[in-house]
Amino acid sequence: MAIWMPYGFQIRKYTLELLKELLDKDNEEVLFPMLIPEAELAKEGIHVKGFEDEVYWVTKGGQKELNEQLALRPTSETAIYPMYSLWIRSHIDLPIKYYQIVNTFRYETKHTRPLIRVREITTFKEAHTAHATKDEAKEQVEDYIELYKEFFNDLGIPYLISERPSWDKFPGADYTMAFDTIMPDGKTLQIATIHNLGQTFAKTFDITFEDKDGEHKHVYQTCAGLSDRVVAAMIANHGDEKGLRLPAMVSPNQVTIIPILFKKGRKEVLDKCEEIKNQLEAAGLRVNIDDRDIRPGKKFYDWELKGTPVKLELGPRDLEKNITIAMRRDNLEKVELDLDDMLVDNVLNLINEYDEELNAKSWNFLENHVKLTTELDEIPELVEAGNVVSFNWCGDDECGKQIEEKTGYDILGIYEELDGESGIKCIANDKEDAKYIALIAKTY
Ligand code: PR8
Repeated sequence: MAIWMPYGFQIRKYTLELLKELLDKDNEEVLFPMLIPEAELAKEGIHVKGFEDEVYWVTKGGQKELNEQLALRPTSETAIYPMYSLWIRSHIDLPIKYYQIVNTFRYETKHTRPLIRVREITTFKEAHTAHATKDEAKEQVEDYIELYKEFFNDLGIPYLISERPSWDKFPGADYTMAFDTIMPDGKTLQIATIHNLGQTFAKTFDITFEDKDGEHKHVYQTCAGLSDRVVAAMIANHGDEKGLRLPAMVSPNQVTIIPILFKKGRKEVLDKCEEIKNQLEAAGLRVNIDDRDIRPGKKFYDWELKGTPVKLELGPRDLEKNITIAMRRDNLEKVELDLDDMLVDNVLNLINEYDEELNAKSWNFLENHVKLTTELDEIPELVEAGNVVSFNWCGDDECGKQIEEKTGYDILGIYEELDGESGIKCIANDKEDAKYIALIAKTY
């Protein structure tokens, strides 16, 4: 279980603001209880089976044993859907699209890692929808895919979207769509998932509605979620050996002004820094002045470590020349900017170029690390060299499991559907026609 300290907390805050802005266009925010009675959690058999080893239980209230133990939510389907069953009566109540941002608890048995696999998921963003028809639920899955794409694009986090194999889908889902990113070591990290729940939970929790034709029907549902892992993906994708390189949108400071102070001209320099700060803030930027009484070199080092997109340096000699020295965090190149000529525009341009460069670099990395092969034997070598491998697959479960066993890696899922007439054979048996291009990788 982890702690968010102030600087990280701000990164988390701006990341959340970005996601909420996207969700709020078509979803409504709610808040459900953290404790789930055992009877509710246990109602949906497949779901509870999937989570049985991961649930923390509250068994006592003070000194007293509870009559019914309470689960700390590992996810909130079984907290939310009993209420959907009460609230949904007619087709006019549909669709429902709610989301909440809460902490969830999973007693992870796999090796835990900060931000990536935690037992208290401190920032779980979970959306839960209910629809009148199967098609609408399918469309909702597509809508969430588009929404997450926009979110990750804004953060410059590259992704591969695939349909998880049946043995790796969310417990209780018809199918699961997942976003994976590639970390610098070549292992993939699942950064978001969208599940089409079909009518499984609707039947278990008796979520029905009276349709236009007067018939009572079960709803169709979806849920989608992501976690603190997004921040891990951002740090890993963009950072370099000098520290963080934060996308401007979520950087606590988008511009850091570093005054170079001597006894002489100190006040003038500080006043000018303040003036620049006000100008930039008026353009909507988050700006700080580092006027700590330490060496400027130490300040540069600190803000490189913390990943502020653009630094401005201003000393008495710059002031005389009416310039400031700007430096982008990604390429660390210095440029002189005139203090009176389009300063704000020039700084905004630098930030845009910086963001675009981060984005392009990350996508480039991902695209260079997806390698296609037609030989099963080639997979280990490619994966060990830090790649995700794409291959032709017939789609058969048994065959897929064999591929995992033979190679020792995880099939991420189906990446693309092939034309039935393609004549391409499955990588595992070389007999069946391949129906899909699938992905396999080492995973976090
Ligand atoms: C659902 N129900 O729960 P999901 N630490 C950090 N991040 C995690 C962890 C962990 N221990 N476990 C999962 N995640 C559905 C959808 C409501 C919302 C992240 O789905 O179990 C992963 O990025 O697939 C995962 O994709 C996401 O939470 C959603 O979890």
